[in-house]
Amino acid sequence: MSLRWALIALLTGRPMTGYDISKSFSTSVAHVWHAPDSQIYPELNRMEREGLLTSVEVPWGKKGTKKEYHVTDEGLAAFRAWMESPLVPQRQRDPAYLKAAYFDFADPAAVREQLRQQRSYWEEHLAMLERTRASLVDRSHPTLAARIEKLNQREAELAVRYKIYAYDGLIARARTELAWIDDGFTLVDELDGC
Ligand code: VNL
Repeated sequence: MSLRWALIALLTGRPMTGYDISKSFSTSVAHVWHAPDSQIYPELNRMEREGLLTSVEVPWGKKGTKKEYHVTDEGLAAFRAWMESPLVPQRQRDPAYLKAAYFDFADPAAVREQLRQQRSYWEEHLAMLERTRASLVDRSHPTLAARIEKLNQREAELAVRYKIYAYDGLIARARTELAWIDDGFTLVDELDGC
């Protein structure tokens, strides 16, 4: 359900074709709301049918055309209403934690292997978040740069500062995951009698 708000959030920056949405989503909004293309395209169709988005045909390639999606006034109003509605906390749902609580059912070698995989995922993810944060700070991120083009100085400042705040939270979480994974290695060694 939140996917539609994530898509409107992105489209408030500038109107985009489905293809552009898919591309810029993955390097921006996906960091706070991950969704595969297989969910994005049908959701865009639904949102258009419901009047949250409208589309115009734009030239594409030599002869073709593509739909470019725009947020409607109704879509923007619904997004603002959602933004101001109470936040529903998401309950814990992460296989890494489910597994950790039951590592006694797995061979220590398998546990270590999974910890190694998690560590490399989080190391890469953290590096990507830090790079993205830097591109928000210097305003070189293309999605952000297009968004702030049509904003005044104060509006641009708000748009940038809140995004950096979100990334600061994501980066802190990634660091906590890495520290927890290190604790996992220490614990398996201790319990495995190394
Ligand atoms: C935007 C640009 C959002 C860059 C981002 O992450 C980002 C945006 C939430 O302008 O919507 O990394």
